[in-house]
Amino acid sequence: MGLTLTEKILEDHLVDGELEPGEEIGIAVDQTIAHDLTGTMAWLQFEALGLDEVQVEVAGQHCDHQTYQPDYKVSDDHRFLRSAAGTYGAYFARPGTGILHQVHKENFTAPGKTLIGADSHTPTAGGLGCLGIGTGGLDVATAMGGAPFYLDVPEVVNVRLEGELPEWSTAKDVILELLRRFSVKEGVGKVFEYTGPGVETLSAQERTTITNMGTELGATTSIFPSDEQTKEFFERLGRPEDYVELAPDEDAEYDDEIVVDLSEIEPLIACPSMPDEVVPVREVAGIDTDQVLVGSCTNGAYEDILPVAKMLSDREVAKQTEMIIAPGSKQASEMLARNGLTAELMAAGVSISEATCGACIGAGHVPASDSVSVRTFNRNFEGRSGMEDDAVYLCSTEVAAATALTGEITDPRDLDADIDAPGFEYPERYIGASEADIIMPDQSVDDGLVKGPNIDEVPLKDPLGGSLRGSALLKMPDNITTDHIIPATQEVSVYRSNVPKLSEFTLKRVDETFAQRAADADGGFLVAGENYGQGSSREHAALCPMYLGVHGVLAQSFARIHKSNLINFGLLPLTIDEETYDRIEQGDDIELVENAVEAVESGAEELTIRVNGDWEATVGLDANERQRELLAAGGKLPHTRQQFADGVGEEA
Ligand code: MIC
Ligand code: SF4
Repeated sequence: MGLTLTEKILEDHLVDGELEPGEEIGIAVDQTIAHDLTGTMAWLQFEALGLDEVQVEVAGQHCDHQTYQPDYKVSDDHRFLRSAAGTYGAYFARPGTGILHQVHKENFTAPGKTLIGADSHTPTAGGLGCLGIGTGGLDVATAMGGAPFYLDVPEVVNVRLEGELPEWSTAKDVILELLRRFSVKEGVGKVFEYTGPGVETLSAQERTTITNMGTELGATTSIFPSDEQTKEFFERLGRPEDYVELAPDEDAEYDDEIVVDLSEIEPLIACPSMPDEVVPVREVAGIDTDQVLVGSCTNGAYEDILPVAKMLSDREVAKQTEMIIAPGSKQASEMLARNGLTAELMAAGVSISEATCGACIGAGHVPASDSVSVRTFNRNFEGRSGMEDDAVYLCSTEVAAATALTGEITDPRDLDADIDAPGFEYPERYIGASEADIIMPDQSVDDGLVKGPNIDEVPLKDPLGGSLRGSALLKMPDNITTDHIIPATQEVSVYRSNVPKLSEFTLKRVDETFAQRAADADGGFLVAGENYGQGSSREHAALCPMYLGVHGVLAQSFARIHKSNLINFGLLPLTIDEETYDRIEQGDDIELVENAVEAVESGAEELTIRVNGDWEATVGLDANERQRELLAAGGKLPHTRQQFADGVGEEA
């Protein structure tokens, strides 16, 4: 039987387990990335594990989320990250170099490699035939130390592309189309592998937009073959030697198939406040728009901004609308500046920001109250923009430019006939700032780790206790995101390397009183509906509840990365059925009937909870032997440390 491309790369990197459906496998990691919100914890954990040198081929440390350095704490984090990268052997991309996925794509991503990133959009690399997977910082720390990365063998879905995109339809509309058809949890446990005749009609750059936002389907990752289009991209990047041809076998067998006819795709838009609330732009056309933002790791490349520049050339942004462009990398900014486009955009009324995530997480350009913001980003979870009752729409750069021109949401096909569809265009070749801004390991400028006063120790949890009891501290609905649990907005993110302080913000957006109640209670549980913890990879969404004494989460289902983060920090991810969810009330007393340690270690997949000493329900624990060991030890950090102390060696 032939292999899918995903299976080929997994097989090439397999170091533990068998490539069988449902099995957990360990894979060798070639490259890692982290950024300023996840990297501090990852390096503190690297240090706490007593590791002394990066073992992977390429490890990257970026500073992209908090580039405005609004507080000395952030500048201290950046200085610490530079010192950690230099001390342990990673490259360091200075603040302002750009968003990690864009900068890594320009400089290091390569087909056939495995890339493990402390950021949920690491699958961006899949557009170049690289298997990129997002995970928590602790998994990145151990991977940098040479340990395998563990994952459940995913189902591989064949997304067969046919036809060719019509004018004004873009790669962004392809992924929005999938989100229109499916939901934000469709992809859990799956890899979306793109095949079919439509693949060759998409440039490698466009493919990375699709794989980037595959994350919003909940997918483990998404991947395209590496072909002539990829080759051309690597030639333009000036690293032709990194290209290798990669494709699935002709008789590859997939677990499922989705057919997308590119020629039928029209401009689409995700409405507030979920990336899967997708409709054709024409259905919401005419909505007054206060703000238009272009950028992010989805659509911040030079090729994404070029169409905007073409459409706005000799025209003006509508007076009632503000338009901001934040290029995805300094290289993109430099190229736009060198060919005069920055000046043209400025003349059209656009504000040009430095290359940053910024507004994507509410760090800057927070929308006004009761206003509409149209963005080319990938997430519009409620409140993520920094404004609680926000109305954020997600679309292509062409739709964004059309909207900026008219001041209302606009299908670009309805623009004046004299505005031509810009189409896709590559630069002749990429030039740019990255080289000056990336400090390679052998160029390290620090002499050891430099920690500011806000950088705290990594908290450790005690081993699992025998009897687990506590109240249902908070009951939440479906699709709770990590942005609800620990927001990434500026005022919160300055504490990413200070867990005691950060914990005070835990679930504040759901219930202001939660953190204090949890800290005062003697342990307890969180209760949630489906897809708990969707969105980002931020492990702080597990680490902070752990710090507050939460024993575990009772949810109808979990998002992949968050579930592994819960286990990494020793919190039990317990599944409940709808009836149990409906019956449990906030404040109920919940007790695990079995001895927790024995139940976890025995491999029991079903446990019993007693509620208010009155009624009982069965809860599921879907965890393998390795994960159960982590849970029993109080998490991966104490477990791995113990292993080192016992001389067992590195284990993930
Ligand atoms: C996001 O887009 O939500 C983030 C901020 O990039 C996160 C990372 C983090 O919160 O540290 C992600 O996607 O993983
Ligand atoms: Fe940055 Fe937004 Fe991309 Fe996250 S999704 S890496 S915040 S640009």
